[in-house]
Amino acid sequence: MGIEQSSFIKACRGKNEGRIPVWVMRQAGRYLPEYRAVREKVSFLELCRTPELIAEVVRQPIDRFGLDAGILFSDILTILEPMGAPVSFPEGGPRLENPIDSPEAVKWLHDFDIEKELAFVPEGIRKIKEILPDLPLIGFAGSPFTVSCYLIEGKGSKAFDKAKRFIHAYPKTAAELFELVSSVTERYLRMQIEAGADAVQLFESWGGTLSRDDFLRWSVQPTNRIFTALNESKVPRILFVNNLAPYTDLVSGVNCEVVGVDYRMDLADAQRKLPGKSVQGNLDPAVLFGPLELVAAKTQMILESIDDPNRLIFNLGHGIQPGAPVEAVEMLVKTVHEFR
Ligand code: 1CP
Repeated sequence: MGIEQSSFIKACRGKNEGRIPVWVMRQAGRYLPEYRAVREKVSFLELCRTPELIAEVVRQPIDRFGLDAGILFSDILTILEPMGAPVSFPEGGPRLENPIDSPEAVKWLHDFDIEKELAFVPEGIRKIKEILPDLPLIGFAGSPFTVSCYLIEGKGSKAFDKAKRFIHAYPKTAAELFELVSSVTERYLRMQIEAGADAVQLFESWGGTLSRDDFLRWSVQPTNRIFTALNESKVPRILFVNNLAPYTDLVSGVNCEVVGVDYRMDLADAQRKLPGKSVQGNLDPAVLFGPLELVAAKTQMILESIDDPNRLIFNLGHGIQPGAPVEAVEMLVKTVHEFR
């Protein structure tokens, strides 16, 4: 069976009449004992730079759960080091050596030769394709706003206030910064598609913290530009937006096939408000910590609520958390696969 005939790609195109596909955001990672075993031996960055290990950790959740798509193992911040902003990944999450704290600091960032500096990414994709030739593979990147949040804040944050202040204090410099990040991201995703990615997802993890007019300017416009530049590639484009609900109408105009919906919004409502698009989501990742019957019941409730299951990809409403029980993921996948 070719990739085009897979339930995942058909669902991306709104034409899936078979079993509902399911994958889990951040499905390779710390909640899996086999991932932790690999990380005992190598650092996160070494893992990201070793094609054989990339393929191994991409395969782990597929083998264990029978998921319908794989996602490249990398990070949304991998593009920063060659851009001039070194990042490390200690226990508590990403840390930038020199956060962008002034308009002058943006001048230190620069464009770079993606094919050369990030060659381990297409090599990783080709390795994944060697061992999992029939599995749809999702490539990904962060949205320009989300990547800029880490560039400016220097680490994770609840509200990314520094990044929000920066775009208002220095709109012209911020525009230049977004131009650079967007241009890199567009070419980075194209490289992933050329290496074999069957779909691409942009993670708009933090744009949902913006006001409506700023969301249009700093999230919708740059993501739309990146996706539009990928028109010719023909692969499905997925935009995940954390805190989508207030902005569904704005996102419905983005040039993409699928919208990833966070757990706060009613998924059926999102589907109704996104005509012509497929939806992906949206079980609250915290539910996985409840009893297995609750996981099954909440999953079933979402499945039954959907008007058009032909344009549904089941997922969590944000990334799976470290400590999530693997039995809960098994229950989630079983419930989705038995639905029809
Ligand atoms: O092993 C470790 O200790 C490192 C933990 C880790 C992992 C496994 C990080 C650091 N990144 C990753 C991989 C990763 N990151 C993947 C591929 C794995 C998969 O999905 O199978 C993906 C898609 C990401 C995406 C990512 N990284 C996002 C967007 C998704 C989201 O959750 O909204 C973000 C915001 C990041 C930044 C980042 N990198 C790492 C961490 C712990 C974080 C989040 C920090 C924060 O909460 O602010």
